[in-house]
Amino acid sequence: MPTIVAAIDPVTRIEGHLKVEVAIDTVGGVQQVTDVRTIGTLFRAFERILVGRDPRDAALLTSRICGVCPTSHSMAAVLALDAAADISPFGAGRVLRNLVHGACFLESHILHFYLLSLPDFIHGPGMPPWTPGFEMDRRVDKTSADLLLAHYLEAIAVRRRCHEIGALFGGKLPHTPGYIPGGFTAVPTQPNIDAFLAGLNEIIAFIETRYLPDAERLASLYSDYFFIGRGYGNLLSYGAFELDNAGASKLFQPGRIAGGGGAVQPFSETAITEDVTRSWYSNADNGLHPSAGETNAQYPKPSAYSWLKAPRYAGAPYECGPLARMWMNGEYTNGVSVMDRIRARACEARKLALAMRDWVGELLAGDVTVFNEWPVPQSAASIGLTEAPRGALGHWLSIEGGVIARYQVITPTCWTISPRDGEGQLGPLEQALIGTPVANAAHPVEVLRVIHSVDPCLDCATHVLRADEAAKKWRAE
Ligand code: NFE
Repeated sequence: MPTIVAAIDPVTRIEGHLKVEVAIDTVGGVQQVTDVRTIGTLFRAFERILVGRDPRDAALLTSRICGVCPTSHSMAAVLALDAAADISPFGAGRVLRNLVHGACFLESHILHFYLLSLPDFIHGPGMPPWTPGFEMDRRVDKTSADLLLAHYLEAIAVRRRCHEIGALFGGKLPHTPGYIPGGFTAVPTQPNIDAFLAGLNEIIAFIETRYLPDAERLASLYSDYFFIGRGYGNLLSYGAFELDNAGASKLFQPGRIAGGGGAVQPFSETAITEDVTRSWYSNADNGLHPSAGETNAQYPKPSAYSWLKAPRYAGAPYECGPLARMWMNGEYTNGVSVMDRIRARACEARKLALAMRDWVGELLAGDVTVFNEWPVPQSAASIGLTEAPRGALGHWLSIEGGVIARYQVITPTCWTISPRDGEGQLGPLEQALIGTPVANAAHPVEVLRVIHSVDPCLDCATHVLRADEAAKKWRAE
């Protein structure tokens, strides 16, 4: 049988624009994916926007990279800025950063399960966003499907609740102005503390009575997906949610695992490089550490096929996200697959929400120790590493003459959805798709399930640049 080439373009129910091309062949009697290209179709230019700016703008501007993980970018930026001036946040400032960041995590995880991923498995009413869609195997009976749909609708309200509690301290969400170098802008009040706790308790109840059981129900109905979408099994986490002001202890542990098993190994950011061999960037900038990274577009470019660069750790592709984090914490080690990613994300939501309940209990009404003075350094080079809902997020900063001289961002989606590199190694999602069985090549829903399991966000990974004129404007001349 001849190879069937299918393109899903754009992949819907994600942030941003992703195209996935697959070759489908019959191997050993099973029709399956035999080749893949994941293609980020937008150019990223935030690094260029930041050059020449006051460093204090970094948290506000990088927040705009994405509406789903804005606090993650603000957090990475202020961690880099803290380090640039060798200043740690005060106790309450650290806790407030974590609470608002946590609220966005919970919002994103609930969004992923109910609104982005679930429609790959159950049929909804015959109306958008449920139609048009791929035909699929129906394994959920009508009673269960109706229940899941009811929870889908509840999830929309609970997502709003997550943003509401984050906005109590952040002022607004997304894109809070609360994150500043040295701490946070809000002073907790008793009404805000009480309202945060009340909202968080509602969210915890939803996670425990809806999200976790629904994820388990899906996993039991689609248990074959514990054997689909594995990929390399290379998992990476930078760690996040500082439990002390020096950042020595974290709720989510940093580390890495190679090949889907064995002991957690230490991680060092010095081993990170960005390969651009198959990306639309100048080969002169290939293989650089992000502290020396460049963002020089080259389009068209022979053999390149994505606007995403290909981050590598000691030359190897790594997947990041909730499964990687739960694995580093030793709290989910069942495997690496579509269903493991879905289950680990739900476990993580509960762990984080319960930790947030402890943290809000640490706040004292009227505590003004929320920030340290942060003098703008004339010259510095620093790094802000944290975790976004989708995984490891790093901002590399250098300041010269009191302004930003260089800025590089590596997002989780760049790690997981990266294209091939100069060694010919596939990106993590590309590798995870190889071997995916496809029942009906005209409706490759199995491919979509693997893609959605890693929760891609191409907004974070690539950004629109309009014509030459815009490139000049954004350089802060
Ligand atoms: Ni646009 Fe993001 C997260 C970041 S993904 S959602 O999570 O950083 O690359």
